[in-house]
Amino acid sequence: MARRLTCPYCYETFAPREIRFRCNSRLSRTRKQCQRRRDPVLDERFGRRPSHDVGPDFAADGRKSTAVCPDCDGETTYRICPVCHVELPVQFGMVENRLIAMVGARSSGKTIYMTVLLHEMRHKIGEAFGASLMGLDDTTMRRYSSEYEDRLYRDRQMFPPTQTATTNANRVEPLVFRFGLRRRGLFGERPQHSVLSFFDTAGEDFNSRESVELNTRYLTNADGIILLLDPLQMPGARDSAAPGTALPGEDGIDPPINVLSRVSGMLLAAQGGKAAKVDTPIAVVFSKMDAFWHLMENGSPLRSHAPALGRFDVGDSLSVHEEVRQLLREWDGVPVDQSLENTFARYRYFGVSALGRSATPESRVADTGIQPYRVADPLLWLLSEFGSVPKAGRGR
Ligand SMILES: Nc1nc2c(ncn2[C@@H]2O[C@H](COP(=O)(O)OP(=O)(O)OP(=O)(O)O)[C@@H](O)[C@H]2O)c(=O)[nH]1
Ligand SMILES: [Mg+2]
Ligand SMILES: [Zn+2]
Ligand SMILES: [Zn+2]
Repeated sequence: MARRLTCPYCYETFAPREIRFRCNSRLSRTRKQCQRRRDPVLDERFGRRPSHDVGPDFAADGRKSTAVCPDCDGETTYRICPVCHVELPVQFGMVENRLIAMVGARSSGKTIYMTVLLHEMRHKIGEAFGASLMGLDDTTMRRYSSEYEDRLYRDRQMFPPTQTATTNANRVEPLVFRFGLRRRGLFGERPQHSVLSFFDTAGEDFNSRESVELNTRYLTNADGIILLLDPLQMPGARDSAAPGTALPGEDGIDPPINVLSRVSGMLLAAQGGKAAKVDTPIAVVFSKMDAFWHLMENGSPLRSHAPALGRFDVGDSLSVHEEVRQLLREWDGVPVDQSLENTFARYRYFGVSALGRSATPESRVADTGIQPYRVADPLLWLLSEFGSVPKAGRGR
């Protein structure tokens, strides 16, 4: 079968030659010029937001990086997704393209985690790894700062529940970044790039089977999954949370095992029952660990930061993995463990705290500020599984 590509914006797949082009509507060599106009496909996708006028789109050999517009004879380098018509990244199809879906129950902390994770990747982690993370398109850059970063870091506010894919009429828009890493090779240092697409789902969508299916495309076409599980939503853990922890409301609470079984059921069904286990690596991340630090010994790996080696530390990650598995036993989470073991060929446990402290009763960041713990570990593990980040130490 020919190689298929997945659009980082709509997660639909297509063959490289199906990529379309968009005329740049500049004055061409033959003194012709295409008018900018509305693109109904883009309008439909970004319905509520006024999308601007763009050059006409046309079909040509999508395996090439340029094409000549049949109307004005102008040469264009704008390649667009044949399904959603969003402009594809430069070098799309040539550099690695990694799509990461983030799933979890309502209020498990996905939006906050994603915001803090990306912030950390752009600052501290980026520095340690010699890596950079840049918004790939104007919308991502604008949205990441105005809808995510400013709200949490500048205004110090929590987020309203993320909108469901249902009311949004499939207009879920991932944030798309270019991740660059300097890697030392035979011929000296050279940068290696991959496209990372983050898709923050609404917890509401994992409450029932029908709504999970809406997210099927995002999950089945993802290269890696970050599953956020909230210990505060596990009966065995909730009672031992530090006093003063803001607890998620109890009505409509969905125990993590239910979310996990719906996600696994869906992924297995999508494989058509062919393989025994799902091959997509899944990082199983326990959020809000700050609520449980008082129960942990001082030497616990969950209380410290991962060593800043500039590589993914396998040994450190495995000790966290075991520690979390141990906690899970105490939290009546044995079914979670069994379900993962039976469904996924590659899974790893993580324990993180995005805020480092519970939010205030007014849903604001605590006065001590945002002090994240181990937020980057799950992403670095996935990147190391993809071969985009080097591993250090022995083990898998
Ligand atoms: N103690 C603690 N609480 C957290 C942390 N991260 C998130 N929370 C709490 O969890 C609440 C929900 O976080 P969100 O990120 O909005 O949750 P979500 O999973 O995106 O929720 P939906 O969009 O409804 O699916 C926040 O308002 C915080 O009160 C953390 O690191 N520590
Ligand atoms: Mg959310
Ligand atoms: Zn043209
Ligand atoms: Zn697309």
